Amino acid sequence: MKKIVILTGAGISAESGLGTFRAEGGLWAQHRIEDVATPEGFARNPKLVVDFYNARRAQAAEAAPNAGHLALAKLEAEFAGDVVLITQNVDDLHERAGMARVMHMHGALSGALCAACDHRWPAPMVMAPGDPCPSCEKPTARPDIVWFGEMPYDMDEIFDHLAGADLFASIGTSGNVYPAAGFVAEARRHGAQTVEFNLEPSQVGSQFDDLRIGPATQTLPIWVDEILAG
Ligand code: BJW
Repeated sequence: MKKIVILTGAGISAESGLGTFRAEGGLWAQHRIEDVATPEGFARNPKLVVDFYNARRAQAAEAAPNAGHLALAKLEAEFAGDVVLITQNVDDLHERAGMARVMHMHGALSGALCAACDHRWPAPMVMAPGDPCPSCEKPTARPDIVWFGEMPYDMDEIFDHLAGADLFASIGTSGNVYPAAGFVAEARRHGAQTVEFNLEPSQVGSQFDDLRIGPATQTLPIWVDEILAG
């Protein structure tokens, strides 16, 4: 086996204390999706959206990587082949666990984006509606987050990686949101083995060859040791 492609979702950060989206009491229970995770919601009420992401940025800064994040960083460091990590998460817990290469397909809390000219820069801890873009100077700064209806980042590169994967692992994601929910089908189409890690089978769970049920802090260290043992 030469290439492992991994997709992570909110479940891997749940045991670090960061809320998931669709759980009872999760992030969407407190906010309507269309209010905080769409460009239209941002246009209607930029303060609500900016405050939502300010709070998430503050929570993420307080959180620490858990044994699941650390196991994946160990895999990247010690596996003889290629390990590609794609995350839907906007926190930086993979990086803080020591992962060198992380593709943030839904953006990052650490980034700001100009809605007018697409310029990107590091976000301050607290953004305010109408913050100016440092490049074009318009008052159009927004969090660098991919909302519904927007194109996720790095899609060409991601589909190239999926086409070359020998093993595809999906961790802590509910399989509700596309295109990420379609990655298992794409990897399978190109001949990859597939494994899902979750507390329960996801919406696309039946498409995986293998299902590891349990908290990621427990299942991932065991899996990584199995892979490294060959
Ligand atoms: C544990 C655990 C533990 C808990 N251990 N596990 C109709 C059909 C198909 C598609 C569409 C459609 N209508 C519209 C669309 C497209 C739309 C979409 O998918 N909508 C669906 C709702 C149907 N998608 C888009 O608009 C995307 N863009 C797009 O499609 O562009 C066009 C395109 C075309 C062709 C190719 C490519 C693109 C953009 C999607 C943007 C999503 N943005 C969000 C919010 C922003 C980021 C943020 O604020 O953080 O991203 S939505 C939200 O969901 C967030 C997440 O990244 C994403 C996925 O959630 P995730 O990670 O799966 O979390 P949960 O909470 O759902 O699940 C957690 C899981 O963990 C659960 O299963 C638990 O059991 C598990 N778990 N603890 C292991 N300890």
